[in-house]
Order: sequence, then C-alpha cells, then structure tokens
Amino acid sequence: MTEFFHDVPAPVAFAGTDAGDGLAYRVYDPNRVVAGKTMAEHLRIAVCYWHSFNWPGSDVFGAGTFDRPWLQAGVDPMQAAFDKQDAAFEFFTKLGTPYYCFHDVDMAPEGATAAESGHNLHVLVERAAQKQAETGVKLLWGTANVFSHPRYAAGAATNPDPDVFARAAVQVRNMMDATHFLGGENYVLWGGREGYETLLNTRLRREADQLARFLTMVAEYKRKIGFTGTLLLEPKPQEPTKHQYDYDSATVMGFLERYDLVGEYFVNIEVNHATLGGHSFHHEIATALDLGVFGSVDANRGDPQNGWDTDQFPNSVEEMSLAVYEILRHGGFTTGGFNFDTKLRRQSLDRDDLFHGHIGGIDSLARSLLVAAAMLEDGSIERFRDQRYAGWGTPRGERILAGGVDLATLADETIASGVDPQPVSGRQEWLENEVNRVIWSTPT
Ligand code: XLS
Ligand code: NI
Ligand code: NI
Repeated sequence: MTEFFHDVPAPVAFAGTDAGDGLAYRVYDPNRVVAGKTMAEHLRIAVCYWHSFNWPGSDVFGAGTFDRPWLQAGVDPMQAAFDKQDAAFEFFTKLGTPYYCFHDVDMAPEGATAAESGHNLHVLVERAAQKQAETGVKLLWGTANVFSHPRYAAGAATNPDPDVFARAAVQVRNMMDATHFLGGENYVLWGGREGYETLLNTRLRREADQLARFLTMVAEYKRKIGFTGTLLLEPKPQEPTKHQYDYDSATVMGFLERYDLVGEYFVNIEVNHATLGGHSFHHEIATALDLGVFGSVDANRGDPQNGWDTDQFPNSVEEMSLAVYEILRHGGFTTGGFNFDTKLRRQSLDRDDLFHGHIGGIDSLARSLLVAAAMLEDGSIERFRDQRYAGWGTPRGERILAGGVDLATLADETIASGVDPQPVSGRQEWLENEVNRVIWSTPT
C-alpha cells in the first residue's frame, strides 16, 4: 500500500508549547490526566470522512482545487473508494485521533440501483472493519446522506413523494446496520433538506408528521437490531434549504415532545449551526444540557462576517472553554465526542494543510479543556450563580415553586408584608473578567 501522506512522520506527537513550527501537538497530550480523565477520554476527537477525503475543494463558483487522486474523473469507482479509505485511515492513524465519522456515500460509490449501492457499501464497510481492527481507530458515528442526490431535492422523510421516503429508508437501514457492525457509538440524522424553499408549495403539518414517522421507524429499528449507541439529530436553521425544521436544540426538543420521542433522540450540536441560528455556541450547549437532550458536538465554527456554513477549524479558546465548561459541569460526554466536521480553505493545497487544520483545532480544544477544568475547580462562576438564585432555596421560594400558593394569595400576602425587593447587580463585567482571569492564569 503506497502512503498518501508520505511527508508526515507517524504519528504526530505532543511536543509542548515550545515546539517549533512543524507538525506537533502543543497542548493535546492524549494521556494527560485532567479532572480525573485523560484528554483523549474527555475530548473523544473524531475526523470526518466527507470534507477531508470526499470533497475536492470545489465551491459554487469553481472546481476542485485539492490533490485527491481518487476523486478524479475516469478512475474506477471501487478502486477509488479503496484508495480513499486507505488515505483516510492513514490520516487518522498519523493524526493519532481515536474516532472517525462517515456518510454511506463518502465511503462507497453509489450504484445504478439501490441494491447495487447497498452492495458497494457492504464491501467498503467490511474493509473498514478490517482497517479499524488494524489501526484501533473507532467509529464515533455513522450517517446516511439523504440530501445530495437529486431525488432528495424536496427532502427525504419530508418529501411529497412516499417513494422518496422509502428510498431514504433503504439508505438509513443500511447505514444503521453498518454503524452497528462497525461498533459505532452513535447514529446521526442531519435533516439537510428536511425543510422548505417556499411555503407556497409546502404543508408544514404533513411534513412534520412524515418526519416524526420516519424517526419513530428509526428508533424501532435501533431496538430491533440491538444497537446500543445513541441516536442523534443535528440541528441547523437553514442551508441548503431556506428553512430547516430541526432549527436548533430548543426546536428539536419541542418536536420530540410533540411526537413522543423524548429519550429516543439527543442532539449533535455544531458550532457553526448555532451561530447561523443567531445563537452563541455556548447558548446551544447550555440549552441542550439543561433540556437533557445533549449528545455530541461538531466542532467546526463559522466566520463572523459570513452567513453560511464555512466549517472552519475551531480556534477560539474563549468560545470553546465556555462550552467545555458546561459539558464538564454536567459530567462530560457519554457516547458523544468532538467531531471535526471541518473543511480546509480552498487555497489550502498542500497535503499537510489537513494536518495543520486538525492539529490547531485539537490543541484549541485541549487548551479549552484545561481552562474549563480550572474554571470548575476555581468555582467562582458556580458560586455566583448559586448566590444569585439563593432566594428560591428559602421556604418562601420553595412554597411558590411547589404550587403552595395561588396568584391572588401571593399578591395579598405581598401587599400585607410590605415586601420591597431592590435590584441586584448581575455582575456581568466581573464574571467576564473572571473567565479571562482563568484563561490567562491557567498553565498549559
Ligand atoms: C451540514 C452538516 C453535516 C452533518 C452530517 O451542515 O453539518 O455535515 O454533520 O450529515
Ligand atoms: Ni454543518
Ligand atoms: Ni455537522
């Protein structure tokens, strides 16, 4: 087997912040113990197959720019898929990350019929199992791409045509089988085209009922095959559709409640999708955790000036520290992890650019983990929050919340007692300074 990343020594090692400008981890030391677990156990990093190996660097205005020989026209599709898989596992191994994620069509070429596509997938998945056994790399999640093929232009589960729903069922059934067979820890459904372009041709209630029916069938099939991983929905507000139904974590939770699916599905939150929805990443993480629906993360960020999914490598320690803080505070990931659903920029042509992108992102997460652990240990933010809500822990607060008093009684009692509450500072600037104090003072 010829090496694709032949200029990169294997594997990329931890070299500390004094490392030169070559390929090395400056903060991420997989075996370093932080807050009771190793960095690798906390972060559970995954590399995505699609942007890194199945995307040629094209955009809406131009052709592919990357050096990905298996994507060239005229190569035999199965041989190309084997070469791509070899390069992908070489990359995972050299990067030293424990997990990867893929869609069916990233790994296996689509055939002329559903049966032929299923066969191709089967061949590639058997080969992936072999590669996983050889390298020790594991599958964080699998997913089916039911949004790229023209048949899905009007949605998969939400399509006006039941035959399209049925074709999506074929792909999802096959990918759930594949994920189960490969020991995947989660199964993701991103509703790329489960939304609308115009309300003029759309029946909202019907499409929601169809989506719920599909998700119910998926949850039943999970039990039928004995898959013990987590089912994850990936919220996104728009792109490619004008409006996507799984808009954000709170919308997903409302949908799960409406269709009796609470406990069956959790969310895979993407930094860039949170910001496209007009939220901070911190907001989406805190909301999902508080709603009990948090599952996993796609760590790629957006560009603050662009209104689309730029899928850039995470590099803001402040942004990621606040999210990791909330995750740690709730006990960390269970089956989830940080997937790099990240894209290189179209001008990043060298093979080692793929390493630089991932290494920088992983180091930023590792640094954020150190800061988050220090924030937790320091405790000043939680102390402040506890104090701010302390009134609700008094008998008076508890009586109100427990339903021990009705509106009129409460009003009458309040008038009689002459209660006159005074505004209290929210201390936002002090809290922001506290975060920076920890960021600046945490050693690497
Ligand atoms: C697209 C999504 C997609 C999912 C997997 O914006 O992020 O890549 O993660 O289908
Ligand atoms: Ni995305
Ligand atoms: Ni994603």
